[in-house]
Amino acid sequence: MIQFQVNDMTCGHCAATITKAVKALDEGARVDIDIAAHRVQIDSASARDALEQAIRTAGYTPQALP
Ligand SMILES: [Cu+2]
Repeated sequence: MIQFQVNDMTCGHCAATITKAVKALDEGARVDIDIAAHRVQIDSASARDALEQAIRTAGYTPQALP
């Protein structure tokens, strides 16, 4: 489980964009998003850095959480 804090994810559109970006990297990824808490939880075989980069490229600012 990889978690990111994404403070500039503020609505359903943001969540959909981030989900799409992650699934473009790994279509089998499971993405759980809590918009109110600005949290993204990802179950994926992809590396944390690759996921972080995909979210960044989609226009958001992820911070990896331990
Ligand atoms: Cu939004």
